[in-house]
Amino acid sequence: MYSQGLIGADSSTTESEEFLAAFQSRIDREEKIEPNDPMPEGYRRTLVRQIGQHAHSEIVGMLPEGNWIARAPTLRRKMALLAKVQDEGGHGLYLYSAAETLGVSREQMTEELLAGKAKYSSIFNYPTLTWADIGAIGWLVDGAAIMNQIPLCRCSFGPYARAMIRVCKEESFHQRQGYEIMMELAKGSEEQKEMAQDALNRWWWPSLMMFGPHDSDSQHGDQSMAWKIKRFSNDQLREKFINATVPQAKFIGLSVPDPDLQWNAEKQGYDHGEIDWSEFKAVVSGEGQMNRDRIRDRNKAHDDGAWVREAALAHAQKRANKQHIPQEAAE
Ligand code: BYC
Repeated sequence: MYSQGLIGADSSTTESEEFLAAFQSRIDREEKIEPNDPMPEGYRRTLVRQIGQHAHSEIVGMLPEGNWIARAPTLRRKMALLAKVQDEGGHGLYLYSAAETLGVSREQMTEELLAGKAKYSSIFNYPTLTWADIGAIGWLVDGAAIMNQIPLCRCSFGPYARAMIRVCKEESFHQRQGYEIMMELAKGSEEQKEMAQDALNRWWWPSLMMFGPHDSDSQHGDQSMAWKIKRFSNDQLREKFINATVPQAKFIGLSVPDPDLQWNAEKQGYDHGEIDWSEFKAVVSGEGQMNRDRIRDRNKAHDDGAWVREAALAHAQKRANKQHIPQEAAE
């Protein structure tokens, strides 16, 4: 939902067919595209849109889990959650940096987010009601993120692909710690097991929505696949995720809240029920349970952090001044 100003004007009509064909040949040869290389305006716009949304998702994604840091049940859990939330902040920063190489500034992107004009993943507009939600987020949300992001390590745009390598390593730890929380709860008291099952019930369908609309409704999917920004379609990744996750739920004795879920030996994958797309559309268009709270809290965090930005700037200024000591002063 980026404003036209941020993504840039559509100048695709001025690009010659030879230019577009030469660019596509580079993509087909698996060459990485770097920021200063000539690229179609549509390619640049698609990347600014996707990387920007991805960066915002990481930053907003800190909020639902940050909500539980002070209430983590043990010191070990608190340390792991604190590290995870800090990692998400770091991911946002790599991604803003990758987007900046395409001609948008971090300040511009931040302004769009704070004004409630930028998109971020639908998943972060659901509330974290119990400690088990922290397990479910790590297991399912980071699990879905890994499924989506491993192929992005081979994205045709160099800075995005390189950022994803480190992000995926960290997401793997996040997924493990979430699954471990769920495993412990599932083998705990009756009440703990119920809490884990309730979290799975609430997070399962929103996690499937993370992969985006069906391929037939995906506006950008085909072009992004042709440009090798995306390597798998939304539905392909969603299927992979379901096939990997259902056995994990069974292993810890929890049941996936989908009555239509059934192993299909012919396709070697699960048949499953349909997502409630009206819920998805409502959440994406700002009507989710937590959309307003997330933007309010993000604005508060930004305002509260003003002194840190000012101090960092003053420090950088001081260092820069020191490095430019005039010759006579240095003697
Ligand atoms: N939520 O044509 P489509 C994380 C939008 S954070 C909201 O298929 P595309 C983590 C889509 O933007 C995980 N909007 O689009 C952090 C488009 O709208 P616009 C975030 C969605 O781009 C903290 C329209 O629907 N991961 O890992 O080809 C803690 C049509 O869709 C959603 C990424 O961002 C959605 N779920 O495919 C824990 C990964 N789905 O822009 C974990 C990178 C679709 O035309 N992004 N839309 O207004 C992608 O891979 C792709 O952008 C998507 C969508 C698969 C998400």
